[in-house]
Amino acid sequence: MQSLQLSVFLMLGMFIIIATSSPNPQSSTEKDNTCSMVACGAAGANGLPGRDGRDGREGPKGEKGDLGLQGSRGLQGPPGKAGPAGPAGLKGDKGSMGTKGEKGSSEDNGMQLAVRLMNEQLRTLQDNFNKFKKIFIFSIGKEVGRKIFVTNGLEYDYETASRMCSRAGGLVASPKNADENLALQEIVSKHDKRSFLGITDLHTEGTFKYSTGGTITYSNWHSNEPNNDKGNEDCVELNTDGKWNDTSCTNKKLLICEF
Ligand SMILES: *[C@@H]1O[C@H](CO)[C@@H](O)[C@H](O)[C@H]1NC(C)=O
Ligand SMILES: [Ca+2]
Repeated sequence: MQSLQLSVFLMLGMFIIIATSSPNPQSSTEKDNTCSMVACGAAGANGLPGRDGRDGREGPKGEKGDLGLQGSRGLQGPPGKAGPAGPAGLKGDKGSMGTKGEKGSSEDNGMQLAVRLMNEQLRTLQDNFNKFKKIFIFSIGKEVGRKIFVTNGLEYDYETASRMCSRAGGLVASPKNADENLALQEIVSKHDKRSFLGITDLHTEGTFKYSTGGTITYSNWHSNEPNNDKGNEDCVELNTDGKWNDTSCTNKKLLICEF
């Protein structure tokens, strides 16, 4: 230890001598180099500066640098896979009603077909009805204008006859003109039985009225009739000759209703 201190002391002393003797002071580093290359003898004149030294060896690896600046944005990548289904949302409001669609052509065709079928059935029904009416009238009735006279061939007193025709939706036959009277005459002649007419003077003696009210507008009385024989003839009968005669309502006469 002491020898090292001594050598350091000696070298320091030499440095001081060189530094004080130099009229052109230089850096201590150059002086040190010079001193190491030239034998340290007596101080001489300063030489020319030496050539630059060779490059030193590569130094150790430096410390890791700071984080660099953020780079520019990259290009957009391909779309990712679909994510899982989200939770159910709230129920939305009911939408407004849509406009009515146009009627389909098939429905039109169906409707037309149905109407055609119905018309055919109606025509068949009408034909059958007309045929039946002819048979019906041929057997038990007569058609005069828009009126039909019908008999069941049996005899009843006036009150019963009136009730039976009403229940059937008609009235006791009452001719309003010669044609109707003739039609009724044919019925009574056929059955060879006198019939009641829907005409009485029950309300006012001597004034014959229809069962619906109203004084008669047509008559075909037999001569000397009505005579209200025995004061008890308030109903009217039709004879086979087509003539009228007042008679008792309690007699039983052929039932003929009109519809
Ligand atoms: C009218 O009726 C009465 C009573 O039934 C009868 O006696 C008389 O002969 C009838 N007259 C005619 C013309 O038929
Ligand atoms: Ca009479």
